[in-house]
Amino acid sequence: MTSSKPAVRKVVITCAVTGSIHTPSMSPYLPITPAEIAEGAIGAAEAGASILHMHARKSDTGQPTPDPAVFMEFLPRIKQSTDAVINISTGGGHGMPLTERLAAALQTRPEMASLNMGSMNFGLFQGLDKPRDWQHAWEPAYLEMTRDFIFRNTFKDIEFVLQELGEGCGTKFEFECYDVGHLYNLAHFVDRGLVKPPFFIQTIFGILGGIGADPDNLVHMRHIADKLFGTDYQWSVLAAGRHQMSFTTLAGIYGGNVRVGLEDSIYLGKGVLAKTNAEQVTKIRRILEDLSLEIATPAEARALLGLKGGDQVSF
Ligand code: KMH
Ligand code: ZN
Repeated sequence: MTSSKPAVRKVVITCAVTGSIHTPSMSPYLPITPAEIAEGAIGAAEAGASILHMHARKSDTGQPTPDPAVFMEFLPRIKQSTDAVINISTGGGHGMPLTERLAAALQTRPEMASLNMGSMNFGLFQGLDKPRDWQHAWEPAYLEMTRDFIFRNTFKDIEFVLQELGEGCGTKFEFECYDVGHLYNLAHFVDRGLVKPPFFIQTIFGILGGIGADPDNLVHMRHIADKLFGTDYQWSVLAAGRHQMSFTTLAGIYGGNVRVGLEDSIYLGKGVLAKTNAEQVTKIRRILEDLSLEIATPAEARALLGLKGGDQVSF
């Protein structure tokens, strides 16, 4: 009788360094300038993140910007200092048209980019409930605007990104699925042959407009993804705000990968702001290792996700 031990599963930690959901007045630790974004990303990679999910901001106001020139102020620095996979957001910031959202990724041809799998409400206006001294006028206006905002990702938009960035640049995607329907949207593109395995599915919990942060929903999303995609995908989990650590812990337990970072939560624990992205990576890494799980290196993440390699990008 032969006994073969299954290969050890490695957990991929993604860190989303600054995003476009939080604003500078919410935390003095949110990376804003290219130097701060680079430092945050490099620290996260040193702490164990093998994928870095990147947005850019204007240095003077902290406003999200799609400007490729701003991305180019930090991408080469990160690449020089780490071996981590760089993943560029195509979600951008609320209100940016798709052409702007895509500009940095099309210019830099990264190994990975995010791809949001459906149009949806994306409410950030609850951020106005807490009284704050706003440093910049754009911040409350940005949050308020989301009461009447649709985050547009139509079938045509998604197909365009798959063709231009996927086919055109050899970029693979972090498929951002905020609800069960987004998994079926992805299945539609898989059926049409526009998406090839292995694919990386980021299931997202707790965005106002997406599926709620209830553990039953995490199990359900996993179950439906298994039915739709079998062994063709790698599953990852992120949850917004206070649900970040509990949901990523659950993901580890249920066989998934995790995403942390100040894009998703500005906290390290109850009432404690995270001072760096690395603190959140270190925390989830410790939890996962305490559960006897192993963390993937960038090389292992590249192999798991079938990426083209860090030497095939244009930055
Ligand atoms: N900025 C958001 C509207 C992504 O990076 O692709 C959503 C987002 C997702 O950040
Ligand atoms: Zn993002």
